[in-house]
Amino acid sequence: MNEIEAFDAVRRSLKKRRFEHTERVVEEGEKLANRFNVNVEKVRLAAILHDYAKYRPVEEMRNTIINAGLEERLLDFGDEILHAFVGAYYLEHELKVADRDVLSAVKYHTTGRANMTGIEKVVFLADYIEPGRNFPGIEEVREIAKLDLDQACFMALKNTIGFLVKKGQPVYPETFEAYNYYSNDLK
Ligand code: DGI
Ligand code: FE
Ligand code: FE
Ligand code: FE
Repeated sequence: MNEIEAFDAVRRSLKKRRFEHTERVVEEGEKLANRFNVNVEKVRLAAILHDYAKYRPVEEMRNTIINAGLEERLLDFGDEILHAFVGAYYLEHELKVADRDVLSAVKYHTTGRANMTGIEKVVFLADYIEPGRNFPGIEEVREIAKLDLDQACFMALKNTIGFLVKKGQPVYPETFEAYNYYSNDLK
């Protein structure tokens, strides 16, 4: 899968607004990858593909989790996390993406996880801070992202968990594990 093929696939799968978000994640991801010495080609490909499943019907994604034998607890933490995990599965099986580094960056782009690879961190963060985003506290994350990749991921995780808790929504355990990991000297 090259970039042209990847862009074609997501142009067909995404609405215009989401495709434009994707283009900004690619740009932001490239900047972060250069800044923190992460593989730019892999980051760009993962960023192009990261929201591939965003508009799949929720019922289809839930069925895929069950039928493909993905972790069933994914069903218990809100529909927003499904497109990341199911997206990685669809990319592997529908588009025959074989690069594990790219697939894992897509898989963890929404929740994060403890001990992320550089590619995972960059895609996770680029999705959070791309210039079209406007979350409370985002400017501070953008500033730290100029200096410290782990600290910026920590702040994004902290803000996301705070947002979910305020709304009374469940938090996927790996998001907490990521938060704990990057809050400590575990890294
Ligand atoms: O797909 P995007 O909109 O570009 O961004 P995303 O994939 O980061 O999804 C963001 C949404 O996912 C947002 O509504 C918060 C939600 N989210 C992130 N982590 C968790 C989560 N939702 C739950 N329930 N649990 C999580 O750990
Ligand atoms: Fe997403
Ligand atoms: Fe995100
Ligand atoms: Fe996204």
